[in-house]
Amino acid sequence: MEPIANADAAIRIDSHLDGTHERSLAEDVLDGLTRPFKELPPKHFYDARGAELFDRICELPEYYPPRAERAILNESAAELAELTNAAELVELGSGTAAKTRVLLDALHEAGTLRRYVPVDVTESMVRSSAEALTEEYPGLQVHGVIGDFERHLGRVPPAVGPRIVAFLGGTIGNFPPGSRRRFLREIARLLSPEDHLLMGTDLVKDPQVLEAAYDDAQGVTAEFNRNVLQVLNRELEADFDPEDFDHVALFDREHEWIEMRLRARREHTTLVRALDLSVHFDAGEELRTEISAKFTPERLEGDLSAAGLELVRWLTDPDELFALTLSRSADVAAVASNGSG
Ligand code: AVJ
Repeated sequence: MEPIANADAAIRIDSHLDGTHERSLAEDVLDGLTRPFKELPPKHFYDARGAELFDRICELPEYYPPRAERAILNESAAELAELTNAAELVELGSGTAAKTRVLLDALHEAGTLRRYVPVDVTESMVRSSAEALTEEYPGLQVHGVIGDFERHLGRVPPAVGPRIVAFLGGTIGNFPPGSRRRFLREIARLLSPEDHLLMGTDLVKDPQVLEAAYDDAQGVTAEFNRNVLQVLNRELEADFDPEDFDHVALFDREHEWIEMRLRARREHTTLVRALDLSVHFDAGEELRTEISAKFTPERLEGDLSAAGLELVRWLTDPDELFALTLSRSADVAAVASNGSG
């Protein structure tokens, strides 16, 4: 056995991005900026600058989700390892895989861990975390899937054993209710009877706490929000002046979601050259840039069951700010309860 050759063989990375990402930006802009109520999907926030700003958001005192989620993970990782016996961790939107280590540690200690499958659009992050992780966990295989988890779930390789599909951070909240259920159904298709979904969701709470989390005192979230205009300027030769827009974050109590918007400070028209599109803004007109749904246990269970999933564990932090849920295919649950009753 040659450990050096081994370390290389332990990493495989498949890329499924072939310009489709850029195409989806153009389509989303053409679609979203010509609607009566202007809108852009939040996935375009995350260019290099956007990713850096999001990392800074995660350090903000107001933005509690990462800390709450990590506290739950620290508290429950061993239990999760025991409940799942997972040989494999598939992580959707893995990023720098910072939180992943807590889970990998627990699976490694339980002696079941064989493979990590990060799914992310940013190849450089997948590559560097693959290198670090294969060194930290001898024998670990990493099979990276470079792609958009909304379009490339089908490219996740067949499981090597019981699997956890992790979708952390509360990103499921970015989907509006209908597509959320559709996406959960697609995830459910990755789950065989012995597999589990581990999902992070932010919880409904005092609107002031929620709004502060999306409108921090230092203005980092405002800068993150406006950065999407820079993405359009660079990628689509648009001529937005980010200073023409105010950052708005508000909790919609009826829908139980946070909305982020950019509100035009003055009437103006912007040209998006690559699309030959001119976009008019009235003074005060708003462009919706993100929804971030907040959950109650009832809402989450409704979504899971609509996707053919059933809750196995509901885990929360001491302040009940955030939840991690473990679920599995509902068919399995039916079979299991028939069997025992
Ligand atoms: C990465 C989607 C979970 O909705 O809380 C943070 C993104 N936006 N601050 C969230 C975000 C503004 C974040 N997610």
